[in-house]
Amino acid sequence: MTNICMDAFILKLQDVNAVKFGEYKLKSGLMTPIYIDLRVLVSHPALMNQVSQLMYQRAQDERLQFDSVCGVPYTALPMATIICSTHELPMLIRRKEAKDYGTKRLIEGSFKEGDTCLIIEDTVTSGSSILETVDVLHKEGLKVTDAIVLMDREQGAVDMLASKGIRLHPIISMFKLLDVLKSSGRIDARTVQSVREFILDNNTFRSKEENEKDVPASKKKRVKGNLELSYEARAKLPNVHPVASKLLSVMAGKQSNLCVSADVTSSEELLRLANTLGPKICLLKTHVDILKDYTEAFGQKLQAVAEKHNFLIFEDRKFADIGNTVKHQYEGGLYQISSWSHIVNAHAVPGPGVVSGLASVGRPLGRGCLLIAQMSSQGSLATGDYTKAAVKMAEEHPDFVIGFICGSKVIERPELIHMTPGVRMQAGGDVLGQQYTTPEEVVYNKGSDVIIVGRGILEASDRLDAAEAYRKSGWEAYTRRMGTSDQ
Ligand code: 5BU
Repeated sequence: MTNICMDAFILKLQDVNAVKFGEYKLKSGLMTPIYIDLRVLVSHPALMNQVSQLMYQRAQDERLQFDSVCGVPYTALPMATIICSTHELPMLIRRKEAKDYGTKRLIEGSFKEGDTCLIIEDTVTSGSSILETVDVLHKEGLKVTDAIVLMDREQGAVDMLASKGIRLHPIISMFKLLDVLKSSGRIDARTVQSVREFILDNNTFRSKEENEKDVPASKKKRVKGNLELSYEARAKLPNVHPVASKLLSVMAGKQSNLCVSADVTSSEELLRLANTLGPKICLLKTHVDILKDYTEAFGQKLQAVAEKHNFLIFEDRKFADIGNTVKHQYEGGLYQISSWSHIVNAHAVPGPGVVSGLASVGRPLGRGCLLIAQMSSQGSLATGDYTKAAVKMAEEHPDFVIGFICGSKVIERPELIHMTPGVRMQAGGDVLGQQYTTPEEVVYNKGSDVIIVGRGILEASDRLDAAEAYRKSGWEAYTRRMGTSDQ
């Protein structure tokens, strides 16, 4: 085991100018707001030793099997050299150009056909440099199954190499780097934001891969030039919150973007409802304070049903006080919401303290929070600049906020989930100001991810049939949006 502290290591990389912010040109010609230049490491032997230690440790952790090691020329050459020298492993050197005298070999070192070679690389953007080296190794009869890279810019290399049968193991990812530099006060939120946007908008693999698919591009909605990601793909994004990832996987697995709003007043009825509708839903929303017979056992019982039917629980508590108060409201009191609800929501009106207060309780428990960016009720004040401020607040708390309650998509960030209440098969409203939109409108036209349905299901003569109808309608709207339905 290495005892290198990753955060301190990242800060040291910035100290030696290996991470630069500004306007730089990448190999592809694209301008980037962040440049990783690991060539400088040769002048910092202690750091270079740590890099090699981390890489070797990763190979051990992943139990990689290989006969030799090859660094992608040139920056990774000394890294591979140190690994091989320290651990007495055979190394291969790839020549960039064949000599025009002697053996004319492109690979130096001893190997036999069928040997497996582990690739070492310093930074990846698209993964094309790794692939060039792999091609040369292949020509010589060598096999390559894995590559270790110090810094992954998270612009598609993992997926591109996976499509060629190569697993890429990054030591540091771009989003981790940004988090560490931001938390230590080295960069501000604006810089983080601009780099994040650049990275998300410039995925080198996604667009190419999607272009090759048979689906006509006209059937797909574009996200700033890139094609929209499926729930499944979003669940695997490197910067997705674990709760969002779990929910997106459940949605993809169960083909359901339906959240049932279980607005009933008896615990027994709520648990029965959860059991009956469980197979149809990805999420169950509660208002625990409308239960007339709440007992401490309720939370545990509901969690058991959620586990059995693989859905998450969302207590629609709408916290809206100062940080210190919401902390107590979330953790304590009669309901101890944090102990059983995976997701809660909050109004943005108190300012960021509400999120910090909730996060102090929820983060250690692995919980997530939705910010209310818009409401479904008539005359709601959550519009315009207020909505924008709520979105900004969410972006500033990626370690706890997983998305929004809103009427339509409020931001192009695939790691955040949009959920919409006020959904019914027939548009319209109730006498107290609720306004309804159809699942089709919400998911296909408004670009939201999850439909929240209460009375549309609760008032039906057969709740299970109604839930299935909503599930189907919400899912069909999603597949249509993705361009993967036959319609
Ligand atoms: P309905 O029966 O589908 O109208 O229930 C909608 C549920 O969603 C209900 O529990 C509301 O408290 C909740 N809700 C909403 O309707 N509109 C909002 O903007 C928010 C929550 Br936030």
